[in-house]
Amino acid sequence: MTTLPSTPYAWPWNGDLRPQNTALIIIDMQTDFCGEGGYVDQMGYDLTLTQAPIGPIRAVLAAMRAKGYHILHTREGHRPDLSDLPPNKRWRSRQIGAGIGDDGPCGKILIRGEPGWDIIPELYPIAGEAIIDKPGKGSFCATDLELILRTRGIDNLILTGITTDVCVSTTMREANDRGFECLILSDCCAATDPGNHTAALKMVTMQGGVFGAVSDSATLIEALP
Ligand code: C5J
Repeated sequence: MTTLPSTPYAWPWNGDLRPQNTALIIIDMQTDFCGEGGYVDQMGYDLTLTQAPIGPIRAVLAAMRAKGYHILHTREGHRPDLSDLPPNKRWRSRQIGAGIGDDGPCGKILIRGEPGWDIIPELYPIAGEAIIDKPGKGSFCATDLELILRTRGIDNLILTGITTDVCVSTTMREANDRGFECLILSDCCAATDPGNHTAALKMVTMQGGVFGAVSDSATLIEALP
């Protein structure tokens, strides 16, 4: 029986925490979300917020790679022909001056294959780590993520990445509804608004852990079996 100190309960619920049944998911650590000239920068948000988790994620990634845990990465982005980009999503992004599919300093915004869309070098996947390309906010919608997790016998998900209130939160809710046991690491996530980050984490802890539990990178690295 192994658990990690977390809020509001010691995670995972059943104490079955092993490299074989547990995965780290790093969500959307792409230039478009944390790099100069990317989508978040074009929208005018403070990049230091979405860059803050890079260091803590690097530390967790190194620890979990060393211990043989499953590692998966996601990227939000659309096909170059925009056939998977809902017109309302494009319209809304244009309202804030960062039209998805439009030209930006890092290439076409949030388009697969463009420089801004790829994962930042500091956290780039290595051989054997699956990359899930997703057209939406949730990582399960229109992807093979669930098939990969089930095939590998993964029950426990440790969620990190950006942004806490959008893609990380949506993925955590999708995973929780599918029966996966979820942990979110507070310093390994960030939002474009600090209040939203705090609120998204608090929401997890309601109702005895309505979506799972919350911990942080130092606690995980110290206690990880
Ligand atoms: C957003 C994301 N915020 N990765 N995407 O549009 O959270």
